Amino acid sequence: MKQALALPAALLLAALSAEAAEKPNIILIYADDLGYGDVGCYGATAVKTPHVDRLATEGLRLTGGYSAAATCTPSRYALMTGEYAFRKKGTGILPGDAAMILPTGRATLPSILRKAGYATGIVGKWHLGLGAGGALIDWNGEIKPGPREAGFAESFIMAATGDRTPCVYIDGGKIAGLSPSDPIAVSYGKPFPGEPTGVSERDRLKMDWSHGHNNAVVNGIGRIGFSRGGKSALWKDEDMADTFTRKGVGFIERHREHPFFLYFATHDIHVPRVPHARFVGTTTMGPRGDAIVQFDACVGELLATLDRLELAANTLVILTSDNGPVLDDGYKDDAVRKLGGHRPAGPLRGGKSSIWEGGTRVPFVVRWPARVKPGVSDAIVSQVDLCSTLAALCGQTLAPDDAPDSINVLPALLGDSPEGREHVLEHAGKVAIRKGPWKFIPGAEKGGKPASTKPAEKGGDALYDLSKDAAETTNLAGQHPEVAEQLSKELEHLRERGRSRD
Ligand code: NG6
Ligand code: CA
Repeated sequence: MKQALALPAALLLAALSAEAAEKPNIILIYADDLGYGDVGCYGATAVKTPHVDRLATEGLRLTGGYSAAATCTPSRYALMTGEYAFRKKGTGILPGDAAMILPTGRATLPSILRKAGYATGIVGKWHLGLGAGGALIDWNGEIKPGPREAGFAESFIMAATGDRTPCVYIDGGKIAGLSPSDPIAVSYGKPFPGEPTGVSERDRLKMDWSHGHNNAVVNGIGRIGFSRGGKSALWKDEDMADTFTRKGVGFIERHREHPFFLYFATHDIHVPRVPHARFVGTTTMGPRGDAIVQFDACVGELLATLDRLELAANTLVILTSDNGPVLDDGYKDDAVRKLGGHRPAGPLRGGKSSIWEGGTRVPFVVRWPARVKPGVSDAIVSQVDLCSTLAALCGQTLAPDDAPDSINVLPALLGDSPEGREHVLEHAGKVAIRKGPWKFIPGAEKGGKPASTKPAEKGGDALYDLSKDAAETTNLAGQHPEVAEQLSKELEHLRERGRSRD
């Protein structure tokens, strides 16, 4: 170090940034159901998120960052494969015993980085299916294919969601803490005779359900799907965030000497929202607000680890969410009653499952102190772009059929360019297109079949000018038929072409 200090400062800086620019560590913090307006740096005041805000202050905060879909599985499918999920059947919200839906043998985000020499690991929510599905999953033996076959050298996951069985952690393909004398069984068909359910136990539940979530009872909470046995392996919801954080920190510590990619996919702030006791009551919003504080604390732990290991400068941290916000998602946890003035989607309309901006426009923050200049950017980027973008960052070339919808938006993510992608598709049952300020939602799906009108406007096409009308209140399709027509054609073209990139 003494010698280095003797170098002229400019030379030293150049040497450092050249090295830094080569292969940063990458941490992708992927929240669940965290809305555009749920964190301080995007306008929340009723909940404090100092750690997320710190990331934004020290990095680039994007106002046009999108998840590829408005629910979890299709979003994650697109994130991992660089392909919009609407192109592939069977990518809707999966049950906990679904077969793995990621293609093995094709590039995935982790396989791209692994090829580039990265130590790859996933901690947290998977929700992309495991093994051959159903009765073919060997829950008491080795569970594969899964994240490891998709390119993660290390994995510590939950199979699907916090509200779906099996309620266990899977560590490197095996259920953690399972005792051979008490094997686990999982069913998404028939209940197990004699096992308590959310109906039979309703009066004794820790948190009542409002719809669904009344099959198996685990940790006093009703779930979707049945399970029996495996008692020693069942998670405690209250400890989940700490468990994942400990695993994430351990991964960083183990790989501190090498470039690493950590996909840290939290359960927060998905239902059931059961934060640890130390977060209960930290907001006036009940469990949903407290879960945001817990999420922020996990972010804080990861950032503190980078600081402690002196890895912060050369670690690219990307923080985003798999889809927009939801209040009542099946449990009576007071999310609606205690909302107060908080706006989970900020100024945007809609939320989780919806085709409106609130469904897919999410917090999107990028920090890399050695390379990214702090600021705010309106560039449009989608999570489907991370395959191409991170490939470009590490000098990897994609095969023509890999990641077909993934555009290299590296200049936008690094803050070098105010331009991201030209257009982005938003998927919530139907598919909408945003191009520049314009957002077009088709009223009818391909082939003239009437589209599901649930999340969108009833009848006819919808066109909004997001630069003046972020909340999508005024349908301009009648006023600007030529714009609507043009976007409709582009959307159709992108669907038919089967890919977005050249
Ligand atoms: C829905 C669940 C909801 C949530 C969602 C998946 C009911 C009534 N609703 O089917 O609670 O689990 O699926 O969320 O069961 S996601 O973020 O993983 O897509
Ligand atoms: Ca989600």
